[in-house]
Amino acid sequence: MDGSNLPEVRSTCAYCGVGCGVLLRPDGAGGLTVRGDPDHPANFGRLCSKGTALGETVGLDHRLLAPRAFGRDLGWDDALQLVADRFRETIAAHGPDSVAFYVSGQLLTEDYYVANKLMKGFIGSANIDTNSRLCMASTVAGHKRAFGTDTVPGTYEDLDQADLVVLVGSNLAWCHPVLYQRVLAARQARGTRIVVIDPRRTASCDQADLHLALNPGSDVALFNGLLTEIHRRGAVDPDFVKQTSGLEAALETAGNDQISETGLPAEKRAAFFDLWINTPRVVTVFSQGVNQSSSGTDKVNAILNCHLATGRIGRPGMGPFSVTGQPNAMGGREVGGLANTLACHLDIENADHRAAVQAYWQSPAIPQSSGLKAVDMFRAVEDGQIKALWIIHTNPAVTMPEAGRVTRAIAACPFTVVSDLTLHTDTARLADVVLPAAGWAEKNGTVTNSDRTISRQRAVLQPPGQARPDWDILAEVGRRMGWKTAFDYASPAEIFREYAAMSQIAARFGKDLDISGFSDIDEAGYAELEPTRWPLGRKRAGGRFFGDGHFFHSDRKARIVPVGHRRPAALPGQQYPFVMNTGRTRDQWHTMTRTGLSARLSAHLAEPFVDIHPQDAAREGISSADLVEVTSRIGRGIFRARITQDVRIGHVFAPIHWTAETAPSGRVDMLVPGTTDPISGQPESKATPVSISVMQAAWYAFAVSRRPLLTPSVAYRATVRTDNGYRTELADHARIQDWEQTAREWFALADTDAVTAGDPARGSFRIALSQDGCLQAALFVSPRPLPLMRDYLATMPDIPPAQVLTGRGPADAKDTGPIICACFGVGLKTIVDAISCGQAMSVDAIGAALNAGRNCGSCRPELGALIDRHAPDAADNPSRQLQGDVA
Ligand SMILES: Nc1nc2c(c(=O)[nH]1)N[C@H]1C(S)=C(S)[C@@H](COP(=O)(O)OP(=O)(O)OC[C@H]3O[C@@H](n4cnc5c(=O)[nH]c(N)nc54)[C@H](O)[C@@H]3O)O[C@H]1N2
Ligand SMILES: Nc1nc2c(c(=O)[nH]1)N[C@H]1C(S)=C(S)[C@@H](COP(=O)(O)OP(=O)(O)OC[C@H]3O[C@@H](n4cnc5c(=O)[nH]c(N)nc54)[C@H](O)[C@@H]3O)O[C@H]1N2
Ligand code: SF4
Ligand SMILES: [Mo]
Repeated sequence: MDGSNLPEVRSTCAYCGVGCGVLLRPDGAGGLTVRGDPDHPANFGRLCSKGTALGETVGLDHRLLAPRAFGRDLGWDDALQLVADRFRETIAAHGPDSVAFYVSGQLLTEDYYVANKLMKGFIGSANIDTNSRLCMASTVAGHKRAFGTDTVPGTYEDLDQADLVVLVGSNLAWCHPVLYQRVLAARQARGTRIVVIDPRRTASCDQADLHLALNPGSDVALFNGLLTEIHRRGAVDPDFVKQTSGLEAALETAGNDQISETGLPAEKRAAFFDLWINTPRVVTVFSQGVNQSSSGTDKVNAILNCHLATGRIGRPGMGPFSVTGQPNAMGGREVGGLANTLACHLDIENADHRAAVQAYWQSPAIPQSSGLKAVDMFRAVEDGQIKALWIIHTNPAVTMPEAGRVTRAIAACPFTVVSDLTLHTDTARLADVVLPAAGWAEKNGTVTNSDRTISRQRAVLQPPGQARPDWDILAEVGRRMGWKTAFDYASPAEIFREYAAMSQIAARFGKDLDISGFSDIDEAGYAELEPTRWPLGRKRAGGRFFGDGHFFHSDRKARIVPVGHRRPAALPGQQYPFVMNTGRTRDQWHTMTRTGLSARLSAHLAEPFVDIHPQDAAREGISSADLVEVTSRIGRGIFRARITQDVRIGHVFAPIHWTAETAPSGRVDMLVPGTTDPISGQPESKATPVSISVMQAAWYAFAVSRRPLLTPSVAYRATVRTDNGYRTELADHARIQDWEQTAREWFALADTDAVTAGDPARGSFRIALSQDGCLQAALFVSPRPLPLMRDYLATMPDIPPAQVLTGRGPADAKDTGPIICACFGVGLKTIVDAISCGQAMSVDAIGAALNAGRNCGSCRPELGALIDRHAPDAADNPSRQLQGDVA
């Protein structure tokens, strides 16, 4: 079939909470082309590097095609019966709280609704929690404290209409790239100023007017300083504060804070206060630098307080704005996917709410109090309280804090089920039963993005093998557990309709979450559903909240919550002198199970790294490209050192993306303890005290191969995809005697032709293995980190075996360096060459010369930074290392 004749289908991107609309065209051979939907209100046609590469992640090689139980394939009938029976037996023997679901902000609303209904209404436990606990829980708690409801007041248009955008603990340029592009467009159009509040210099700082590199965890002190200043300068809005309570107490608490805790120079603080107070149209965007903290909820309220005191909320171009991480973080909150909420923003602790929900579901049970939050849930698995666990659409063995402990707990749990696309995840490997889920392009449903817009995700490909949508698997287990009618869904539209109608109850209780306008939606209406921002009820539709001074506490007023600064739970000291911050890189999504399938996304930053300041590096004897051991109180890891002034003295930063599949010693959550915010239960993922030392390796190696290496058990290994296979970095403490034999084993190439070079006695060895003249694999070993043209070598098998041993291309071959522009595959070195010779002195000029930055724009901040560093007249700063230029 010729795919070009197939119509484009409107859907939503699989990744972040921006919720960009995409147009998908199946190619008829299992693949897809993807472009931005010009009519979607989130992106108006734009996509970032990850969205653009979606088509490269729908291949089938890694997919799980049939249910597996205890290491064998099983039919669905047996697998579902096994899951239903084991859960039913466990509940019968030990009660409903002996089982748990751990789910995900990446589930569709319909999947989430069914999971929540099954656990809370039918099993009768509140032990369902989600990775949103690691992500948005502090915002949920902060919103509820201030507004009486978990509602984002503003809309994306506010970012277009603001005169000042403050990014607090948000690397918007990399994590919400299309929103960042909207902010930059506003900057061009109306001169919008940008302030970044982040201990670390990020890509989001490149266009910023001001960067406040505050001490980790000191955001409350900073925003309390702002609140005090707002009051001192008479900027409180007297009419609006009548709709609030608590200002006096909050001012008093704020007055007790020491602004010096922020570590910011007075002029910088003053510049920020001036800008904020003098700019009515201010949007304060916040994300994980705020949420993932032992004072996360207080940080959220400290920000909301300033907006409430000035009445800058829910009006065009102004308001606090929590940007959500996962594509359906919002939908999950709406259907009550957290252990401490009921569906439709109703409260588990409220007897009337419980009764109404139970009546609506006609369910046998409803929990009387909150269930276990993520960290406590896995501890309850560890101590045997939870005996059957179902993990859906998330990879907690990698992404939970105290990941080593979580891994052991899952492995020891008497019965664990995992629903995933693939068996190749650290969590799926631990499960008794793995169920094959249909993936993003294969299933129908809805997601809600950061500004409350509900969009359709539409199936355009057949699920491979026996894979089934998550809602379908959950409903079938519900039926087999004995609740035939309650889970008798034939389509996601039916589930959506039930959920929409349920929101009438919420509206009756005076809740703002009302999508009852969809209560009668039929299959055709659902099929055609246009992106729609909630609320969509009888009383109101779309738009902003709270500008009218109407809040959702019983007195209809907002709370200005008194909050005081607290330092992070653990502080650096003699044994662990550095603070380790963790976060995301531009082109990878979480545990890389999907983005890692794309060679061009994997070429941006191809190894687990740790950023360290030049002075710290000098003191610890660390050179650029060294491997370093990073140790915390609970674990250790090995990372490639990048020496950079982007982090402050005493701070290091490492990405979250690496797993036992890709880089076993590069998993940051092995080091992060399970300390949580006392209100939200969200872990402190961004402030772990650590020590650092150079890894004394006996050898370092680099490999390119067509097939994955048979994992040698070595101290350090990091593998990513290339266009033709894999590239792997390795290092270990133990010497290896017979390198040729070892190489043949690792590559599983026993009888192939070998060309070798080097002096194994001195620890240096190179080997190329080929079959019929065609290169299959090559290995380069050295006693020191290896300088090689890695990106050129990754173009194997186009390289002649003899050439490959030189580790570099022929004189005319160009090593383009790590990919900076993922859309057009333009490498670092190509760009730096164009800048250094004066050919391209602006981001647009680089675009004109090389095309880089001309499609999705995700790399434009890095292009700007490269110009700053490499323009012929730029001050030479040898300590600023090239991105990823590791050896
Ligand atoms: N490329 C990419 N994009 C993504 C994702 C991805 O995996 N890859 N994941 C999505 C998800 S689920 C989420 S939740 C979002 C996260 O989006 P972001 O929150 O923007 O991303 P992070 O890198 O986790 O952290 C943001 C910043 O917080 C800073 N920070 C650390 N401690 C503090 C502090 O005490 N105060 C302040 N003010 N800042 C601090 C860090 O230095 C970091 O730059 O991204 C979403 N988008
Ligand atoms: N130290 C530290 N830790 C962190 C963070 C941090 O900043 N620092 N961030 C935290 C945050 S904000 C988040 S959101 C989490 C994210 O962490 P996770 O949710 O654990 O990471 P993902 O890789 O997104 O896991 C999603 C899994 O679902 C599978 N999958 C994909 N599509 C489907 C589907 O349609 N159905 C099913 N059933 N499975 C599917 C994927 O293959 C993958 O295994 O990490 C958290 N952990
Ligand atoms: S910004 Fe990028 S990752 Fe996020 S929804 Fe849009 S295209 Fe997808
Ligand atoms: Mo997240």
